[in-house]
Amino acid sequence: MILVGQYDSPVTRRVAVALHHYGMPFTRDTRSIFGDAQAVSKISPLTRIPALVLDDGEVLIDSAAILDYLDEQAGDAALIPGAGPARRRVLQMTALAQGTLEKVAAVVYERHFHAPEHRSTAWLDRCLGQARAGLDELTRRLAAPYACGPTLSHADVMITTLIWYMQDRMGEVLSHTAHADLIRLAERCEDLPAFRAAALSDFEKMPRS
Ligand SMILES: N[C@@H](CCC(=O)N[C@@H](CS)C(=O)NCC(=O)O)C(=O)O
Repeated sequence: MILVGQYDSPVTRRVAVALHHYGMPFTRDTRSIFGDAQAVSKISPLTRIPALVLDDGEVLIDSAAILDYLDEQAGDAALIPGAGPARRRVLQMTALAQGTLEKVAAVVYERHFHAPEHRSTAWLDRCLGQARAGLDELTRRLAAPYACGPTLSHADVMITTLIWYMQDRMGEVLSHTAHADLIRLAERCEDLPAFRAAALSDFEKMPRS
């Protein structure tokens, strides 16, 4: 399998963490969606990452859809319960973290692609408010020792890659007091072997505006 995408993309990194956690071998295509957009578009039709190229050439896109496939292969080792309230809880916490990421990314892209005088303050304020609300709600719902209780799940992975992204790119709504539990969880997860194996290389950074 080939994982397409750089690890400064939290949704790409979350697929990489799952692949390492499941012990599934893969290689990487680290061409950039910005610098190498044309090449990436030939693999991933929306020029988005992650994409996963399977051994028979089939290409999967979208982290949730990719993880659905990997979870199926992982069976009982999957980072999500098979059914019932426990599964819904992991899906909802993951959706909250991923939704928060989407709002954070919208702010990053608005600032990257628009000169200050062309940015929409109303849009930025809305996204920042939604991102803050996402972090607040994640904090409120957080269980222990992991996001959804006793075992590591996709929710922990999404929260951890989100926190990394916010600390690196757009930390202004991430509070060291209000969101301390999320930050601590992310720090603990970053120490686990699967997260360490999916550490960023220096070249894997979206160009600064
Ligand atoms: N829902 C998608 C989101 C994918 C996504 O937005 N990826 C970003 C990188 S984090 C991207 O490719 N952005 C470039 C673009 O949208 O043009 C997933 O979970 O895979």
